[in-house]
Amino acid sequence: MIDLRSDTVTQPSDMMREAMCCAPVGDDVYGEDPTVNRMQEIAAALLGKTAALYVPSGIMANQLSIRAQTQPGDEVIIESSAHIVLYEHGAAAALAGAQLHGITGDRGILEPEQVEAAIQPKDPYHPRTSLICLENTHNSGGGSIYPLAKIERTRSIAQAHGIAMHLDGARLFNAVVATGIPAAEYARHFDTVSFCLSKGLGAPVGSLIVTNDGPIIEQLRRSRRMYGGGMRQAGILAAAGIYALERNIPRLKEDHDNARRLAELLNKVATVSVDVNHVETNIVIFDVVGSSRSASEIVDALRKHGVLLNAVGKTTFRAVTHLGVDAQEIEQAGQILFQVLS
Ligand code: TLP
Repeated sequence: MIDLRSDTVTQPSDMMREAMCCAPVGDDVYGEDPTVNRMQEIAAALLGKTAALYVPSGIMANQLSIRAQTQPGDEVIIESSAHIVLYEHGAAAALAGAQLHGITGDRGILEPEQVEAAIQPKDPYHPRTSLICLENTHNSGGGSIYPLAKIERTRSIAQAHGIAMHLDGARLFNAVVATGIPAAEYARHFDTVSFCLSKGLGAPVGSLIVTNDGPIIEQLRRSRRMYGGGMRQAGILAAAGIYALERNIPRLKEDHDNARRLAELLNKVATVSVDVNHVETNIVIFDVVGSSRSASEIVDALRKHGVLLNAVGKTTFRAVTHLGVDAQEIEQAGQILFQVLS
């Protein structure tokens, strides 16, 4: 099977597993796991912050960050197709009591002026806007990279209004590798940044939230435990995270090259509509036009021929490249897609 459903399907390599089995561990709820502590230090340094917190998933990282920077009834400005809006089961409302104020962007990217226009007036009638969340790279936007200049302008608007900023950087390192902009340069403009170890970086479990020492990290730690995310000898998992951070970042370029090649191959299929130039990182979103088959019938037909991918709409599909699929398998996937979709 050539599995292009997501970069979450990556398997830990033999060397990563070796690093895991000999990791020194301790009880992380007491702050005593040396491997978790080391990973948090590495992550904070890499993103130019002073503190980091290891959590079990990307959703928990986002939700703790929202919880720490809002009060019940507050508004969070966010792009309407963000992961936090579409795929987190309404957690911001359910767990933090926050109201998401969605604005439609261009492939997930908001103009700073759109954000500014969405800030609620400070009067007795409106909810308080207390947080702006951006996503980089943007999943539903097709792995689009948030331009740094737009982040900078959004940050100055937020600062002028006393509003905090969170980055869902589940795939931040894809943006870093594609642009050459250091992670810390992106992170500088946010109060909290989350990123995933268990996507393209290839670790089996976990995400990190980075921020600066102070009340937010204290709140994040307390809420992590409240949400059931305090782990004990988590160093076994953190060892994989350290391995991923030290070894697996530069190789993301291969995933980007493979995604672009896949888009070029898809572009040769008459029934497929895809914009090759929109493939900036490891996600390819494409449409199958004029087919009599439903999206799920197409997914099933591809599965029978050895390719797994997800439908993300009635005629729209997503293919994600990652370390489990090499350039040769991309060529094979291209042939199968041509056969099944033609
Ligand atoms: N994304 C998953 C699915 O949930 C859609 C995927 O296959 O792409 N932020 C972003 C931008 C994400 O893409 C994801 C996962 C998360 C957060 C959540 O991460 P996990 O699954 O670790 O909670």
